[in-house]
Amino acid sequence: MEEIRTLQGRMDAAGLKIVLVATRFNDFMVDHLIGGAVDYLTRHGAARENLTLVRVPGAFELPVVCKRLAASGKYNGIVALGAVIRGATPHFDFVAAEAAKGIAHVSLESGVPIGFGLLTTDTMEQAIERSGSKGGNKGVEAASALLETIRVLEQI
Ligand code: INI
Repeated sequence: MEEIRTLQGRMDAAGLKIVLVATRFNDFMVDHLIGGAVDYLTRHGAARENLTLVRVPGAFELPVVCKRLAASGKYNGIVALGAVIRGATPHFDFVAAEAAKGIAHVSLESGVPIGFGLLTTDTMEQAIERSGSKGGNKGVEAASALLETIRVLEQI
């Protein structure tokens, strides 16, 4: 393929201030998402003192808290973490859709990148699989996507 000028993010978190927003709901899985995200960011150069964790009740509360954090101007990026499990809630579709839409809206309106680490699964087992066992760790994925996005935005 012909070489063209390509912008891409360096996977280097040195000097970045990042806030993780995580639900208390389903904390059994969410604590593993937090662990994965913190581990990923520190292994890629983030200083522990530049990482902040904010706990919120449930996924529905993620957007409003992300909005305030984005407006504070204190952070280069946000990682939103949670788990909405269909089997456990009759209002799964509302909680999951509003959380996802809200987070996307906040990121676009504020210009602050947000890593989307909200598990939406049919069963508890699937949520466990995606929070650090055979299905990987959505917290790691969200932290990695955030880091790459912060660094590519710096170049544009
Ligand atoms: N919040 C979650 O983060 N995950 C869920 O699976 C869930 N269920 O099952 O309902 C959930 N509900 C709580 C919701 O996010 C709000 O906290 C609540 O409705 C109060 O506003």
